[in-house]
Amino acid sequence: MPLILIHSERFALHVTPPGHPERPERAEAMDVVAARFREAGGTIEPPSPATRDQLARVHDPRYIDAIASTSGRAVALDPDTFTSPDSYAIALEAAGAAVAAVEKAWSGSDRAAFALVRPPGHHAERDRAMGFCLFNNVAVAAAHASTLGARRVAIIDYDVHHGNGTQHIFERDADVLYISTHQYPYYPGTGASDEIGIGPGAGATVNLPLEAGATDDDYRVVFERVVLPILRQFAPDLLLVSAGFDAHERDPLGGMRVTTPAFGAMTQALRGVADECCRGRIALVTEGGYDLRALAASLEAAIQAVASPAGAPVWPSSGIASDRGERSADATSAALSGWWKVQ
Ligand code: SP5
Ligand code: ZN
Repeated sequence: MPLILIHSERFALHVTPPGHPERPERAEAMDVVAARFREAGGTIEPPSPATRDQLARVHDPRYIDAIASTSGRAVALDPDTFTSPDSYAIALEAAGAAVAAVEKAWSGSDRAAFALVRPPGHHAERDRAMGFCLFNNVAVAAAHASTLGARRVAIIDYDVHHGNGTQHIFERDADVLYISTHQYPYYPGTGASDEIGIGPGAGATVNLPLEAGATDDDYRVVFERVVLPILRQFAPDLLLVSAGFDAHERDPLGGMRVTTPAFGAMTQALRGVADECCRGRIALVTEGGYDLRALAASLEAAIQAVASPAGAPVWPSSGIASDRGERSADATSAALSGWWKVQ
């Protein structure tokens, strides 16, 4: 299998309050998926903690100190985001796992790596915890890739929520393309189609807001009309994926209707672009996904899509007209017509 997993059973040591959706059991669901991967002959490596320098590429040093000072304590960082005594150490390992995935994708013989982590990262801003996220794992990964010699890095984020932190960290950077599909209007409120990047980064932020109820067909439409064409034109040296599974039809937080096989199809399509553009270099990092069965099954579908021989994605069909997808693709195409050839 040309895929390596980065995983640690320590991720369950980040403990959230009773009833919180981002609960330690999510790590146990990931443990089960990792155990199956190992039994099938797959390779799994444990992460090292991210270093202060690696974090400081995307986070304010004072913010890193503030999170470090929660070590040994349970603290509310925002209305949704909590620490427990080990959270700082575990958040360092989550960011370190994203770094390790990039190292493997960039210079390993495998060229594909998947970091199964919690806490998630994409809501974390340069200087603020948000939305269950402490450090922005995928942003740390993208910044690390640049130091390895990747000139252009693409991040595609299919979590049901907009990755406000990732967008803001890179919105002035033309060399880091951020593409997000997300429910809208919804938490965290950002991610309108006219948010396209700022200054020299204009055109390198691509938002595909989707109305609640979007199906597999809607996701197929925005992938085929916008995500994949822009990725091919950008031609990244490395593809990163913020792999959240909370757009799943069973997810208790998201309002979308995506099925397990569609997570396979989306991931297969992205892996195809990585094969075309960057010699298969792809690193995936988990984000949300709050129904444990849906999370485990979708994660497995995504892993299979990267681990299996290349092939065209097989999109399941809901049988429901894909108007939400067409409307999203229309708005985003219009906003980005000056930067990309999209229809
Ligand atoms: C990584 C990820 O999927 N994060 C999801 C965060 C969703 N947060 C929903 C918050 C809803 C509004 N909270 C207001 C505070 C009241 N407790
Ligand atoms: Zn989410």
